[in-house]
Amino acid sequence: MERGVPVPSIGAKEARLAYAHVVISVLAVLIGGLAGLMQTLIRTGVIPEVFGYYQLLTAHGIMLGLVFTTMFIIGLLYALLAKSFGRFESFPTRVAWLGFWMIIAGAVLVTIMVLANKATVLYTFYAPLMADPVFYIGLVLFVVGTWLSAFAMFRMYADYKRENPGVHPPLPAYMSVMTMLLWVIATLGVAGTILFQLLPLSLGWKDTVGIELSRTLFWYFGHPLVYFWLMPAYIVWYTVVPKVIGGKIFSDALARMAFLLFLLFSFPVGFHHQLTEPGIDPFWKFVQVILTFLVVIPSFMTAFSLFATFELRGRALGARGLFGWVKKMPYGDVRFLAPFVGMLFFIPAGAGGIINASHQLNAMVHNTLWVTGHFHITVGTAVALTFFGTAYWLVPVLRGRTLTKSMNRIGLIQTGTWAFGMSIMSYAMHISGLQGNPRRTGPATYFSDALTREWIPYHIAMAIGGTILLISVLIFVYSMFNLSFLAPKGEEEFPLAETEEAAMETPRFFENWKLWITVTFVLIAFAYTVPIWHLIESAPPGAKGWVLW
Ligand code: HEM
Ligand SMILES: [Cu+2]
Repeated sequence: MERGVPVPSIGAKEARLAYAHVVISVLAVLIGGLAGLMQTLIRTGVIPEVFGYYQLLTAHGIMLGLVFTTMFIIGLLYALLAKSFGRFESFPTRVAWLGFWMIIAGAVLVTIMVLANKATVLYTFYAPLMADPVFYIGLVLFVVGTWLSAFAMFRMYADYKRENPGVHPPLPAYMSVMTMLLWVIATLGVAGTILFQLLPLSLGWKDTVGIELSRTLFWYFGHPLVYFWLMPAYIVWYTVVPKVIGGKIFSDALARMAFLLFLLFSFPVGFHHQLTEPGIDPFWKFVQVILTFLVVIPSFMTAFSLFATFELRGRALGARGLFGWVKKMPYGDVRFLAPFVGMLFFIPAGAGGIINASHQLNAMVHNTLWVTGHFHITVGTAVALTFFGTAYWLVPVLRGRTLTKSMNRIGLIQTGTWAFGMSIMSYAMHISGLQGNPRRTGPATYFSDALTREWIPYHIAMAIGGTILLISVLIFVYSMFNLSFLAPKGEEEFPLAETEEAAMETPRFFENWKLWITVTFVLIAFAYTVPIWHLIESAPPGAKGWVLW
C-alpha cells in the first residue's frame, strides 16, 4: 500500500483556523508566565502578596498546563492535517470553528472565576476543594469544545480515506489523529468527576463528595494528559526536525508503532500519581507501576529513530564515528535548535520520571518542589521549547510571511534564555525538593526553623531563573507579533520530511482503529475495574465541599 503525499501548501481557510488557536496559546503563555514569575517573587518575599499565592498558582497552572498546551496542539494538528490532506470540507470546518468558540467561552468563564477569586482550587481542582459552579461549567465547555475539534479532525481523516482508498494517510496525519483519540478517551475520566461529583456538589445538589474516586478519575485523565502534551512534540521531532536538518524520517512504520504504543500504555497507569494514597490496594498500585514502565519501549524507539536520523544525516555530510554528527547539525536555525534543546532536557527529565514512578523513591519526592522541577523540564521545556521552535516557522506559514534572519536570531536568543532560566529554576526546585521543601505552598517561614532556612538560597535561585524565563516569554510574544504582522510577506517553507527509501513498508493493521480502541479499553478495564469497585463499595462517608480561600 502506498503512502499519501502531503500537498505543497495549505489553504487560506485552513490557515486561519490553525492560526486562531495559536494566537490564544501565545496569549496564555504571556499571562501564565507573568503569574509564574510573581509566584517565585512572592515566595521569596521580594514582592508582597498582591494576588493570593494560590490564586496565582491556579491561574499559572490553567494558563500554561491547559490553555497554552491545548490551543497550540489543536492549532498545530489542524496545520499538519491541512498539509497532509489539502482542503478541509465545509462540514468539519464548521465543527472545528464551533469547537474553537466553545473552548474560548469555557476558558473565559474559567478565567473570570479565577480572577474573581471564586475558584482558587489549583489547576487540578481536587475534591473536596469546591469552586463556584460557573468554574466547572467553564471546564465542561472547554472539554466539549475540544471534543468537537477532535470530531472535526476524525472527520477530515475519514474524508481523506474515502477519497483516497488504498493509501496510508501521511504520517503526521496518522499521528495527529492518534493524539486526539488519546485526548478524547482520557477526558472521559475528568468529565465524569466534574459532571457527576464536583458540579453537583458545588450546585448544592449533593452534600458530600467521594474524594478518592474523584482523584482516581482525575489521574485516569492526568497521566494520558502528559502524553497529549508530548505526542505533538514527538510529531515535530519525527517529521519536521529531519527535514530541517536536510535528512529523512528513519522509518514510517516505527513511528506509527510508537504512537500506537503511547495510546495503549498511557491509560492503565494513573495510580502512579496516587502511590501515597491509603485508599487504594497496594496490589493495584503495583500492577499500574509495572505497566507504567512499559512506556519506556516507545520512548526508546523514539530516541533511537531520532538519533538514527541525526547520524544518517551527519554521515551524509561526511561525519564519522558514533558522535561525528554532533558537529554537523544546523544549530543556527531556531527551527532545529529549540526542539533539539528540548530533546536534551528530556533526557534527565525522563530519568526523573522513572524516579517519580518508583514506589519507594516516590515517597521521598512526593509533593515536594522536586515534582515541580520535574514537570518544568518535561512539559515546561521539552514540550514548550519544541512548540516555540515550531511557532517560529508555523506562524509565518499561516500568515503568508517569512521567517527573517533577524527573527531567527531572536529565536536563538529566546531558546538560550529559556534553557538558561529553566536550568536554574528547575535545578533549585529539584534540589530543595529533595531537602523536603513542599510544592504548592505560599510564603511560609516555619518559625525560621533551621531546616527551612536552608531552602532560602534555592528560592532566590528560582526567582532569578523565573525572571530570566519571563524575559524569554516576552521575547517570544514579541517574535510572534512580529511574525504575524510585521515580517515581510512571502512563502515560508512548511518543513515535513520524507521517509528514508530503505525503510520498510507501513503495515496496514496500524489503521485498524476498532481493534486498537478495543485493546485500549480492555487494558483500562483490567487496570481499573477492581480498584474502582473497591473505592465505591468500601467508600468512606465522603467529605463536604471546602472553600479555603
Ligand atoms: C515563566 C516561566 C515559568 C515560571 C517562572 C514558572 C514558575 C512556577 C512556579 C514557581 C511554580 C510552583 C510553585 C509551587 O508549587 O508552589 C509553578 C507551577 C506550575 N507550572 Fe510553572 N513556571 C513557568 C513556566 C511554565 C510552563 C511553560 C508550564 C507548562 C507548559 C508550567 C506549568 C506549571 C504547572 C502545571 C504548575 C503546577 C501548578 C500547581 O501545582 O497547581 N510552568 N511554575
Ligand atoms: Cu503520570
